[in-house]
Amino acid sequence: MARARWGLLLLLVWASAAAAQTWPNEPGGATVISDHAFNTALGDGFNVETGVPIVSDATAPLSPPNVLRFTYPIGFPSGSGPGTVSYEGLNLKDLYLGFWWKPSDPWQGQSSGVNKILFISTYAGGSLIPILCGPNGGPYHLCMAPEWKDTWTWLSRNVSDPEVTLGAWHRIEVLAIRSTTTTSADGVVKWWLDGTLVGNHTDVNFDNYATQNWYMVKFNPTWGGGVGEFKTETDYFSFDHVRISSPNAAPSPTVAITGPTTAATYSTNATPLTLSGTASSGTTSVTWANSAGGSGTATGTTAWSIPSIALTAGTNVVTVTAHTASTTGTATLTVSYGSGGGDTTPPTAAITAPSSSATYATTATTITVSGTAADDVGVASVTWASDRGGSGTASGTTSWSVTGVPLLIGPNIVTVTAHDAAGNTGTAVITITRTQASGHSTIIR
Ligand SMILES: [Ca+2]
Ligand SMILES: [Ca+2]
Repeated sequence: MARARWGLLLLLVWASAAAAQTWPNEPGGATVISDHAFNTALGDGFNVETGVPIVSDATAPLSPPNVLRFTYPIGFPSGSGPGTVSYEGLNLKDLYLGFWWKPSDPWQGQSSGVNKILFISTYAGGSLIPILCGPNGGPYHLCMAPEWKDTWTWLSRNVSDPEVTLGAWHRIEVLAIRSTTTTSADGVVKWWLDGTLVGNHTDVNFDNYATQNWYMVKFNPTWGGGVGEFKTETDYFSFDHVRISSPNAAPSPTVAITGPTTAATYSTNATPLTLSGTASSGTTSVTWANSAGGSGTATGTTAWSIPSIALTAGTNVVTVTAHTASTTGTATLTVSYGSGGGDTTPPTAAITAPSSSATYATTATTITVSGTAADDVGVASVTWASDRGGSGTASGTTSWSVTGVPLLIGPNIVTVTAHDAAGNTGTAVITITRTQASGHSTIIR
């Protein structure tokens, strides 16, 4: 019994360790941005590809059999790579990159000792470059070089210096955290070969592009640090699998619609609709979609605008989405637009004469009633009616009047109604009590 429980426990520990060892140096709790098996060149956020086939390689260690294979044919010139596969649109201060890679055996080394594997690049184009380094014929090692706007440096292999075996698969891991400023000396670059820490630097200044976040991981293995040489054999770089994650991925962005309204709903007679608003920093793009049809990309990011959204009759729910590399945030505006003009807001009416009070008393037999009206789109007309008889249309709209409203003895309830073009109405009421004139007798028939 006890032995069986120990066996189960050991099995669980083994399974957990096996999962953790897939990418053993990925920071705990990292947000996965992409985990791509290279069953296809593109997918999982990889969105640029030129000239790199997917081939079958049964020795692929993590996600066999498909791998991405860069082929350097005989005559291939130094200073370029055979093709490109890249993930563009990252927006990360902290980046973890893991990938499985195999250089061919033999491998013709470039005379500069530089055989670039890939590029981890900022928005402005500064790169951190893992490199198969060493003289032609070896021994080869895994080097790391930051190449900023104008400068190239090597980061020393200050922990260990394992040799790269040609023709074998290697798991390379990189942790890159950009420095706060160009002089803060708090940038981090660590890299591992097959789980062994090679370099550990925690005082890196990211130079010209220090304020730039990581933007791109570009598989574009460029042969050599110089030009003028040519391959005399056919060589390969193969990639089985890649993982991009971030220990501190950007939080979900916030987005707000500020124009034409900050309210949740809006009515309009006009199409197309123009929207504008804001989004939080870190936003890399803003897109929109209308529930009634249509979608697109806004102009701008932290301050954005959408010049033309075609509306259809009825309800149009417009959703605006802000994007970072790994997260999104949304805001919506419900727009009413329809055959009645889309105007659902009623006008208002107010009586100012003979009194702005609800009641008025007079001995007169007729009276002039006047006032104001207002509407979000426009007052089309103002009508009136008395419960003692009589009705009609007032003269004027936002400022209106009715002359000769007849009054009978006792209360006369006069209702004034303002109308907009969509058929919405708003009313005002006054009760005018006609009293008998003093000093006269009144014959009640
Ligand atoms: Ca694979
Ligand atoms: Ca209205």
